[in-house]
Amino acid sequence: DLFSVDPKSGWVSVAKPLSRDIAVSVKLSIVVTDNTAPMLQQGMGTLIISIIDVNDIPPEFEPPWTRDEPNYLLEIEEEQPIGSLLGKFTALDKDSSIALYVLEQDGDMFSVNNITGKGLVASRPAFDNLNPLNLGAFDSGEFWINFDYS
Ligand SMILES: [Ca+2]
Repeated sequence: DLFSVDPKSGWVSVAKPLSRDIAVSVKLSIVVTDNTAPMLQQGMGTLIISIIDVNDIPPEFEPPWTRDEPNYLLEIEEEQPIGSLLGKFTALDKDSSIALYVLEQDGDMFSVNNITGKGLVASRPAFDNLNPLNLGAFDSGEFWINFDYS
């Protein structure tokens, strides 16, 4: 009962919300009848509908990050050598892979591995005038975490 067909036009419509949890592929028998002919005239066919998976779950970072409180607090010492590893942040996605990590910052104090997200790294020796930093993990959607400093 996932689909309905208009008996006059033959248009097939979705009758219920589709989910691949219910069916991945649906096979329907189609019968068309010419009711103007004196003898019954019918044609038959098969309609196969494939339900394609939709990427509808955005990436999530590990706790203590949550959607409502998308924050990590980092405590770092100043005067870190360039290249120092300051933190590791990995996002998980239940229905797709992570395509890219992006760091949003004022200036160039930090860098991050765009593919793994791991390794928030110092790219300048001194951290002065720190502003909150945003790290985003992208699949086809997007999600961001914020960093605060102390
Ligand atoms: Ca996803």
